[in-house]
Amino acid sequence: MKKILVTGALGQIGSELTGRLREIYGAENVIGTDIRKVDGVEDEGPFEAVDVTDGEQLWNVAKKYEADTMMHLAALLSAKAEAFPRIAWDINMGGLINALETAKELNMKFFTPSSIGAFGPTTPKDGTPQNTLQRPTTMYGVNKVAGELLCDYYHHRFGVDTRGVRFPGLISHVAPPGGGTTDYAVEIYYEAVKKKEYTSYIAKGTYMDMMYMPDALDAIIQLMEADTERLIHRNAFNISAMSAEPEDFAKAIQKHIPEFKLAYKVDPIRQNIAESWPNSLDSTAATKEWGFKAKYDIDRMTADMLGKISQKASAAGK
Ligand code: VAH
Repeated sequence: MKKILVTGALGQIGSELTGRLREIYGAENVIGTDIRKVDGVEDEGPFEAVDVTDGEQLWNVAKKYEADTMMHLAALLSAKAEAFPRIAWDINMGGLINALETAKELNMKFFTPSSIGAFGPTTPKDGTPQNTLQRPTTMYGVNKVAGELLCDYYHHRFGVDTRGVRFPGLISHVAPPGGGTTDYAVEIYYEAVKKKEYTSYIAKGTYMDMMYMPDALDAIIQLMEADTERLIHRNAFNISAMSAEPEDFAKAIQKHIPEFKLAYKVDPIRQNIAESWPNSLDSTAATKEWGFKAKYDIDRMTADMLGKISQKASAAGK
């Protein structure tokens, strides 16, 4: 990977991935793109406003910078996609096929994430296998399953070097998530620092796979640098660092903030989405084929999240 184009570079993953890639490959070799420019975004390196549903725009930017790799992250997440399913189809599928077409025509290596959202209520819930039944009941899940198949198709039909992982809920202290079902696992840390309490919209006992963002970034780079000959599953590797429910986060937080209180006000829409997803994934294929191994468990993540958020709060004089 010498010249990398990132779509969705202002999003929860994209904002951190772009920075990490610039540290490794050089700022001038990583082009961030998103639907609009924001002030100061060009301070760290090249940035272009690109609407991924406009294939010509995307192609022109990739050609302009002679990018050899595409990290396609622009998408609507599960809860927002459920609220606006038609728009989600246009962005998540229209954007993806435009990105794949650009990668095909410009011979680019390609990464796009799938998600635990690619599974549904009939998928085995515990130790969800790499290869199993995928009948999701959300528009986001339909997009993710179709996306996995589309990336496989562009690989075996056109030889595009497509790669991907099924991300669990991602937790970060840098860019807030937007419109996800697992966002509670980020909000709880901010509220713990600010108010020492949090009201969860996901019910007690609802397990979902989760991962700290540093592990997610490591996984993307490790997969993209892996020997292509070793990749059997190529796209949509199950990866996870922990299976956790709201009470697990509360217990981990209370080791630092003993007075922290967790309450519940369940949002039926996001609860319904969460209940359709697995409780825990089997990540052995990723470990076997490209050495995936998460470094952060819930306690190590919690210590880092609370520390970084507290630092930001005191720097902002809050
Ligand atoms: C969401 N954070 O909640 C995303 C992710 C596994 C969940 O895909 O939609």
